[in-house]
Amino acid sequence: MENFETVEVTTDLLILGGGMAACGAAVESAYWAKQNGLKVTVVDKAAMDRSGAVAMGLSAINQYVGLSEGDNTLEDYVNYVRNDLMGVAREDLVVSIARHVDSTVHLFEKWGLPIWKDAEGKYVHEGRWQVMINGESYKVLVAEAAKNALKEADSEIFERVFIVGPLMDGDRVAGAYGFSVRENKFYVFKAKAIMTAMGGAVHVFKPRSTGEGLGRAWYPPWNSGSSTYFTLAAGAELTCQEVRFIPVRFKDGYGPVGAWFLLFKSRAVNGLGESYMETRRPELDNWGPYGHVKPVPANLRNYLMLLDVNEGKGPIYMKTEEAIQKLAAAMPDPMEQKKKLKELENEAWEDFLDMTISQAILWAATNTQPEEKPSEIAAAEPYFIGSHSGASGAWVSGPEDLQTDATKADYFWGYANMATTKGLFCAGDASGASSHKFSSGSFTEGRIAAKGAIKFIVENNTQPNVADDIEALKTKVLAPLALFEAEKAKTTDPDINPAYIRPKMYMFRLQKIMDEYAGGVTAQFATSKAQLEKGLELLGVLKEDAEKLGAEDLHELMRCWENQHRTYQAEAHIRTMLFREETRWPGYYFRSDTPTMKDEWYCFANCKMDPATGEWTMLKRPIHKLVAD
Ligand code: SFD
Ligand code: AMP
Repeated sequence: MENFETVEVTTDLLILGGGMAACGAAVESAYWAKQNGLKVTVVDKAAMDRSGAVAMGLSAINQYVGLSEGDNTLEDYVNYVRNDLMGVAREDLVVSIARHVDSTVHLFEKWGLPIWKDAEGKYVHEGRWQVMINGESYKVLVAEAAKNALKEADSEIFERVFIVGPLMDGDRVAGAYGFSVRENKFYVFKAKAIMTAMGGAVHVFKPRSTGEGLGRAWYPPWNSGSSTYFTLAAGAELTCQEVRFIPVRFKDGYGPVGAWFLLFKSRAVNGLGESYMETRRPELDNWGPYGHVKPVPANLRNYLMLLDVNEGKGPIYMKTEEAIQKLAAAMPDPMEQKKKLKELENEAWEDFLDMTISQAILWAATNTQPEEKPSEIAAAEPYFIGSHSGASGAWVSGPEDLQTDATKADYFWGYANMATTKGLFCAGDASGASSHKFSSGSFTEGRIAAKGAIKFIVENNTQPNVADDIEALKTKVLAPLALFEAEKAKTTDPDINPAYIRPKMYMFRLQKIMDEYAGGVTAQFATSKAQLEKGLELLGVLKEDAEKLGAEDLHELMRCWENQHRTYQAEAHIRTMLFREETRWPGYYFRSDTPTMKDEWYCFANCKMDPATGEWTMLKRPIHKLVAD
């Protein structure tokens, strides 16, 4: 303790995270902060150049509406998102992002991101909403723009500082505390408004990759539920915590499927060569209007596949060789066909090399030539990512101009993207019910939230008092280091000790509970009231043991707090699945005791936790449509 310096930083706007949403917030807030003489501070647990989900790069920008090209309307996008989420979407938030996202993509291009173009100079689309990029350095480029913008304003960036939780002044957020993962420093940030953009969560559920593959997941292992914990601990309401995301991915390397399904028009078949999207089509009749929309919602696509898997009809194969040969064969002469084949092979490898390098390594390691043999695909373990085809995140205010008389009381409380806690703003994976924003939409939402936050600061321009006991927080945060040091001599094996639990062991316990009781891979994504209640009981015991987490060094200290954050994400998830007494997203999870979709659950399921008592409240919130079907 005495070796740890306390560093205090006072600022106006505090941006937590350095990913896509945070970079958008940095670019936007730098502009407004400069005009208003305000200071902006960014804190990232990692190095912004390669932090967050886009660390390895991406091969497509998944949200581009094409408004100025006249390709689509905002109404089209709302319909797409609403249908994909089985009716559950905050349409004001979806429009708020969609109307600005194209300008973000144009900025990325201006900053140097190579977007594929056709012979006429138009963007090459992967599907209706996605554009192809050479995106290995996507994040480096976006971070550079954010840093350049911040240089123009009064700003500071702290990298490798892990944020643990919020500081409060009554019902207003007043700052954040955390620690350096490289130096013996405990940080106290005091701010007038906070933008939370610390991503979603992975490794809450047991991953398919175990043993030598542990750590490999689709979602980046360093996003560990910090946004969820931070917003809950600040007393804010969360939404859609049951709407996990289960991506279908190339098996074991988690390579993306979008380019195969949309760009290469590939089919997926079971071990008998049957296409589940055809043979299982009648099942779609059971899921209301959403069974008959185009495209079939992501969770229903998963579900049709899982029905085959559960009947022992796997493995499931992506017919890469068939798709490539078919596209090449469509060329007019043999020379063109040969050229096309080479081009497609290159694109197939680049798709992985741009964003999931390990899948390309796995292809190489298993002698897989995509033009010659198919590859297995599988449903991954569940993740929490409000920006993709899941929806979990904070319940935030929409923009005023998009409200109607019907929506205003439910969806608007003063500042765009402010959570229900005063001064706390959320974007990207941290904000919920506005799915399908992806990298471009998350950056855009960061811009919107930051502009809202600056407006809040200008209109509430006082430095809140920090009511928390800083010394007590410091002791709590560093306790795992002290415990390990005091008790380590009790056993010869540092992993096994009666006095402490190491973070990895703790994580395994959390993952086992979630996997078996909350509908993970082992449970074939099925659960029930009885299972969830048992899971909650075991989670309660695990939470007691969290006080006994031990850390050998700063890195492990970070692991301890990551797992604390994951635990709250897990609890929010179980409680919300328990609350929603229906099955609305089969293919994401199936409640075997309430196996159908019900009209009375056409609503948002929200939750909040009293930070003082730890007591949870569950709430239903209405869905208002802004756009006709
Ligand atoms: O196709 C703390 N995504 C894709 N989006 C696209 O547009 N195109 C694609 O091709 C995409 N593909 C994809 C995608 C995601 C992943 C994981 C893969 C592939 C493998 C989605 C986007 O990546 C996603 O929508 C955005 O990145 C979301 O932005 P944001 O800002 O909400 O999250 P982030 O970028 O992960 O950043 C999080 C930041 O928080 C930091 N952090 N900092 C301080 N203290 C703590 N306690 C913290 N905890 C976390 C992180 O370091 C990071 O800076 S496709 O396959 O879907
Ligand atoms: P993915 O690689 O699965 O993340 O997909 C990239 C984008 O394509 C996302 O916008 C997905 O929602 C979309 N997508 C993926 N597969 C399909 C499919 N079979 N039909 C329609 N859209 C898809």
